[in-house]
Amino acid sequence: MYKKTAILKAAFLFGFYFLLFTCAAQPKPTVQQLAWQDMEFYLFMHFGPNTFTDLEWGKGNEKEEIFNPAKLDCNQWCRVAKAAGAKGIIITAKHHDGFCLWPSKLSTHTVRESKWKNGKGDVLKELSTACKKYGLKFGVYISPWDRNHPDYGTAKYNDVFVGMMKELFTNYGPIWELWWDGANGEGPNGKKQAYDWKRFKETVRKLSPATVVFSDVGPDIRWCGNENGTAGKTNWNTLDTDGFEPGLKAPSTDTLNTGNVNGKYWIPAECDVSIRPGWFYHKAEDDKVKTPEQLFQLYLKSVGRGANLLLNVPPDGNGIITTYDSVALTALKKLLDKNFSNNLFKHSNTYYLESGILKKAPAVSDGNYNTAQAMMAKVIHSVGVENKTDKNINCVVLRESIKNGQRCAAFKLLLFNAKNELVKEIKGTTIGRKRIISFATAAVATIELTIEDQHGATEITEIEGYLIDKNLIEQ
Ligand code: FUL
Repeated sequence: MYKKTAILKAAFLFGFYFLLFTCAAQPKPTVQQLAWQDMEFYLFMHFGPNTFTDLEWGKGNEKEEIFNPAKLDCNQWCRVAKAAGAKGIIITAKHHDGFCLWPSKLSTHTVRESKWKNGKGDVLKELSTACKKYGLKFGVYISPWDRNHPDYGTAKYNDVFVGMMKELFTNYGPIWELWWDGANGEGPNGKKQAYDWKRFKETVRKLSPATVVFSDVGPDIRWCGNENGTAGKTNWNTLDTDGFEPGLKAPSTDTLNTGNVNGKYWIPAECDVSIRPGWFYHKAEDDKVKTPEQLFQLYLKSVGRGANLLLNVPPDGNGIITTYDSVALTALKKLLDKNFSNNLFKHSNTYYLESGILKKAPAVSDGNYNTAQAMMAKVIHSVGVENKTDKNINCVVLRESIKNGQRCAAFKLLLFNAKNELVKEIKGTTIGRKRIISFATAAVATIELTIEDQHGATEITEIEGYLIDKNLIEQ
């Protein structure tokens, strides 16, 4: 263990100079990206004509009158989000069928043409207002693929799409996250569209520089490469996107899943997944809502791997979230609160080794991860938290400060009991904003973290130890 480890590896000193040199060029998050990462978990809501036709991909020729959510209540959506511990809601303002949940002047396929509220309704207005009331962030999904718009497939459609985004930012802001779907199918006239991504991006930056923009390849947030809510165990927040585009021209899904170790841009991963098999509401799936335990697993595999979790919870045809979903979500929050409430290493002593000398360090297990410790700014090899007596734990939570870039590339966790016997050794790669590692219960007095490979000096800001319900250990 570190107390007994006499010598730091020789490579370490060499590494020091190497790191000093490499650190300078590392990509870092913007203020908005850092704040986004602290959101951890928020809801996605797929809602539109598909909710009424039982489809996943509307054809674009659905009659507007079918959209009639008689009891729509966005306050209820927000209450469900709050009860789940989610920090925001992203709504499908326009899915591939082209139907606009707001009365866009650039389309004739909108809530205005529906029967709902005699054409006077506006889902985006109601939801953005409700989110403000409940202190939730408001985000918008807008699909460039449009199976209804007559201009789709012509250069004019890019003007339409830009114009629609202008309407969104002007009338419903602030929009915290904008979600671009990369799908690019045929429109009503059988043509495909050449999307002007560069212009789309410039438009958002001009209208709302604080908005974080998601697509397969960013510019601010990337897709995690799958729709089952799972980030890579190796998860770099950096990605090479030069020459790539959302959709078919995106990097391979495994690259999106892990990021690029020396990627040029800071583009962290978001894991989108649905609480049900489909993205839209289908009555037949009421009994297929994921259990709180399954949702907890998703949390471990997304937030616990340094990504964010975007969990889809689709409102039904009445415009409310069913109790099947809300009960599962409330129970998820209970599981998260209960299992992560008692950090058994909170009052532990923290030590680190520098140049072979053991030093007492400021706490890294004080629950205050914002306190980047001065000693962590140095290139350290090992840091440990030590209790006087054994504690039964089956979960360690690590945090690395990412505000100056992501550094840790390989680590080793050594768990010792109070007799200084090694009881477990766990190896890993990246840490990032949060890394949750769970394992069979062991009696542990010291958690020692050794950074084995790093791209700059890793700033560890948290080492925590928990005893979670054994059914919740990552599977
Ligand atoms: C995909 C879409 O095709 C699905 O319908 C859904 O919206 C999902 C989140 O993104 O690209």
